[in-house]
Amino acid sequence: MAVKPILTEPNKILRQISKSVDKVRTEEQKLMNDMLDTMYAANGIGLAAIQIGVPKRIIVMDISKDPNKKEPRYFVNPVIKNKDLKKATYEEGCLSVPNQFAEIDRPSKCEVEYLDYNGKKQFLKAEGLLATCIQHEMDHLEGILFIDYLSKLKKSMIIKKLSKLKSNRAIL
Ligand code: GNR
Ligand code: NI
Repeated sequence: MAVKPILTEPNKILRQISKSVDKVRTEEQKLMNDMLDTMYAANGIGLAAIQIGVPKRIIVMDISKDPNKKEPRYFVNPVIKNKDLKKATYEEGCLSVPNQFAEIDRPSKCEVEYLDYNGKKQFLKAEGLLATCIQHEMDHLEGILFIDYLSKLKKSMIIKKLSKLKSNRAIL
């Protein structure tokens, strides 16, 4: 159980393509525990392993509204089997793009095949925030951030702002 530092843009590590997990072992379960601690500590609803610098295809998520009722979800090697043609728009944020938000269109529903915390094969039909969040997290596994869907201008303004924040932090 440990809260890890979350990498923020711009950082090349976030652009890596994460590798499949051959088997869910104790090592991966420990990683999932740390990811969940890190996600809760940062008040996020999802986290991909690469956000704490580990290039494995692992995601944790908890979209429950009540902080007293934890509903953690674990996804190892998730694959999207089906996407709805209909799109839904959500105001997205990302723990790796701090304090920046933008409306992003994504398929409103999707079906995902994955391994759970115990390495058991699972199938999930997702819609609403769950569908949006899974797709946001699966983008992380490919090195994609939500700002990549914005215009070049909007994206470059956000990256500029975040770079400045980083250089200020280096001075202080
Ligand atoms: O905490 C998060 N909130 C969120 C809101 C709308 C769409 C996606 C997300 S995921 C984000 C946490 C995060 O960065 N996961 O990678
Ligand atoms: Ni994110």
